[in-house]
Amino acid sequence: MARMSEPTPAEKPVRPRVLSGIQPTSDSFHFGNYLGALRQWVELQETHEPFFFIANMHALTLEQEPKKLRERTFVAAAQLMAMGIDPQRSAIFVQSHMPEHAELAWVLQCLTGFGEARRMTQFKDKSAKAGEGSSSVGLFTYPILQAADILLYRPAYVPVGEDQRQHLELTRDLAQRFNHRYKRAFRLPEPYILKETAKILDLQNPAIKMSKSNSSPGGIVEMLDDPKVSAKKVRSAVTDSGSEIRFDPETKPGISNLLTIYSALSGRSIEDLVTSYEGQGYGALKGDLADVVVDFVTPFRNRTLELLDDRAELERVLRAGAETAGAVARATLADVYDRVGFVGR
Ligand code: ATP
Ligand code: LTN
Repeated sequence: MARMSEPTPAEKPVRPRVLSGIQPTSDSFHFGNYLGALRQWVELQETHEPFFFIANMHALTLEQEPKKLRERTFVAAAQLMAMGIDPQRSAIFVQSHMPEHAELAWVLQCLTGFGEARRMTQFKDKSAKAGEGSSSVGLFTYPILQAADILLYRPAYVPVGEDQRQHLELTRDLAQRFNHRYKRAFRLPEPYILKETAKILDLQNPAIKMSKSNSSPGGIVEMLDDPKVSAKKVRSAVTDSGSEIRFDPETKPGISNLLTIYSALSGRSIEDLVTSYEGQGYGALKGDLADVVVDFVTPFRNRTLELLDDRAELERVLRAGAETAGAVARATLADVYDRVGFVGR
């Protein structure tokens, strides 16, 4: 019996869920990851019921060294916590701790058309490198596992960068198909993509997005890099012809990208920045942004290293996250199995 002072379940405010994942495929997250997606995770946990996970099963779609994959999983968890994901509020877990993801993925694979999967642009891009014939089937079915990751938790929003929009659309299509065929089981999740930071560009080649697989070392700012190195990368960023500081992503992609990063890190509006740099050259803006970057990454890096020093605590957080997530995932999967006609054990 609930005591009088405690809210009954009906009175408890129901927070909409958010869910997102990130692959542990590099030694550090980069500014594209942080500004495009992870920063929103931190904000949304204040007002939503958050589930955040490390997508180590997705990482396996390209070859990974086992030792590195294991280490990077912890580094990813430590970075999430260092940037403000609070394990008291958010379930932080590892995808492979949750067998339900692969189990639901199988059911969804049986609802996905071959042609539909083939249209995924990320598969086209990533398979082009090794050639389609030698790419893994896992790379091909990657977006279906992602749909399972999402639908298991019935989230309202999925905070990601622009490059994930197509996967979110597939997820919604599959949810709709399932609901139509087997009676409504899934809610349709909305992508949560912030327009301003949806696509952070490479500092050396503003024609492409900042990315761990395509950027040159000078084009990508890594959150855990030596802050002096990051400052240097900002100061050497490629800028556009002319010298006027103006926000115009079409004709001035380099300087506009720096303004976007500056605005996101400092909380100052783009207009305010443009006004205050009026009449000054690119060098002044880059120099100041380099300082802002150093002030931002230094405490982040220190905190991450501190968290990495206590593996037992990280393991405890990930176990607790798996407990919370497991209860939701098991219930959804049981419902799905029942609807499709699998007999109970
Ligand atoms: P890859 O090069 O292997 O595609 P990546 O560097 O693009 O990797 P992911 O691990 O695929 O990074 O992305 C993690 C999250 O960060 C996703 O939500 C993705 O949309 C977002 N993201 C990645 N790069 C950027 C970027 N340049 N701008 C905005 N968001 C980004
Ligand atoms: N594909 C995403 C990672 C990812 C994800 C998810 C994101 C795997 N499963 C579920 C949101 C929801 C990426 O980072 N490239």
